[in-house]
Amino acid sequence: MKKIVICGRNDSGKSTILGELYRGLKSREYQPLAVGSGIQDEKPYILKGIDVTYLTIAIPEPGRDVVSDLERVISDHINKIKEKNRLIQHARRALDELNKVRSVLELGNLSQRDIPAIAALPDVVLIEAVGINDGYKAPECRQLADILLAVIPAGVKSEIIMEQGNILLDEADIIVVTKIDETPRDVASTTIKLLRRIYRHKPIISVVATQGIHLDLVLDEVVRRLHEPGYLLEQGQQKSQMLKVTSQSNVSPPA
Ligand SMILES: Nc1nc2c(ncn2[C@@H]2O[C@H](COP(=O)(O)OP(=O)(O)OP(=O)(O)O)[C@@H](O)[C@H]2O)c(=O)[nH]1
Ligand SMILES: [Mg+2]
Repeated sequence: MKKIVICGRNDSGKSTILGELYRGLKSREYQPLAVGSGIQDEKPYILKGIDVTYLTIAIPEPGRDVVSDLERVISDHINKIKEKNRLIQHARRALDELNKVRSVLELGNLSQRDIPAIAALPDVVLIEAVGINDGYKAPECRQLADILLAVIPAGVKSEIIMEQGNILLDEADIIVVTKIDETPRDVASTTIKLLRRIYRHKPIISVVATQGIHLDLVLDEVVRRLHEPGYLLEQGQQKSQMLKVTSQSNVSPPA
């Protein structure tokens, strides 16, 4: 199951984007599972319209990133959905049996209406990676993500973008620039120009996450990557090529 990891500094807009992607993916016939990183995420996610059946929380140990424990949390949650589905099926069968007896006794049927429908199993995971103090430097996010989305507020200081070792910006598949509505135009435009200069070949999408503006463009980029099986392979090959080139260029030429 493909994992979409949404990473970025505190307060950059990750949860807001996760909620928008959840809705967008649902409207395109996916069933996402949303993974938050603390109890505090639960209520806002529900308010964003995320169904509790498809909401789970991975609580990172202090100082550790949420990603390390994630595979377990995802499979536990899917097992819970499967178990609930099994119970629902049992309840339906049991009620059928009971109704057979009731009709023999001329007691009339009990309705199946109160028994919930079987839940579809999730087919894609949306993960908010928080608990990363320095925001753009957690390599585990890249290891975990099939699609890595880095969220950066338009008002971020240029020095932060220019800093060496911004792993998550360097490795991101998609960069989303948030809060363009509340950032002075010249500051936002400097941020976007700078990102475009450094990350020439990445999609860099500026959005007003709270109003869903341009989130359709982010969704298009995500769905394109989910859709094309060759795309992820190609990306992986490009990355390993890049690693080879980097490691070769680190080798000193013979004297
Ligand atoms: N004006 C404006 N506000 C935004 C935008 N995106 C997010 N916000 C607001 O910024 C605040 C933080 O948004 P969240 O989505 O909770 O950010 P986060 O990165 O998940 O935050 P943490 O999980 O606490 O690290 C909230 O008050 C949002 O409503 C945006 O594009 N424009
Ligand atoms: Mg959040």
